[in-house]
Amino acid sequence: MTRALLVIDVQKDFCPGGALAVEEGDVIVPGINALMTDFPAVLLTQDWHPAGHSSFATSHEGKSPFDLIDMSYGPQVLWPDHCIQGSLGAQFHPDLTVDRADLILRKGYNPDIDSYSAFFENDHTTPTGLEGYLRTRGIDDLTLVGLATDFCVNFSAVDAAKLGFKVTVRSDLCRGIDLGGSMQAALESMAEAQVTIT
Ligand code: VGL
Ligand code: ZN
Repeated sequence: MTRALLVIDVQKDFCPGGALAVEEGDVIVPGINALMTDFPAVLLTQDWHPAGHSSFATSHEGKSPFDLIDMSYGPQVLWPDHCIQGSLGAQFHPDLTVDRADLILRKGYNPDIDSYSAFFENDHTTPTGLEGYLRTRGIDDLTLVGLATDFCVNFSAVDAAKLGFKVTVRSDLCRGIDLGGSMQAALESMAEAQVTIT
């Protein structure tokens, strides 16, 4: 089996002081850097939205961050503006060992659809291309770390498992947002998808 470490969205906007800060989002960085040395392949994802993205509350009159709306592809949480293409907040945490990465996969660039998962946009059908990249490299075993446990890590892990990859989530190297029980729901959906959570 060829293994890869998939590091999800360890970006300034998801760390304390950022636009969509995850509590303790920064404390996992040294552990992730150390874990990279155990893997033959390291891949990073980067949340990468155009200004005015449809997942931003500011794009919907009368709506506030963390409101839930119905989009054509299903329910969508509205977020504070974050990870805008080219902005400081979209940059990786300054201590993350970015140089170790073979691939940086950007997602969320479609103005009309959010993309929590590294594999599919939130319509669950538009692919990002990551599956093909992994298969053509012979990678079949993924370990996921990063932010946020209950959104991008969860959706990426579940999609990877559904696609037939062997998936482990290192929960000690993830941190979550926990909106209305989303943390518990995420742990349950990952377990149901046969994701190993350690
Ligand atoms: C994420 C909300 C919005 C994440 C990204 O990385 O989990 N969450 N965009
Ligand atoms: Zn986002």
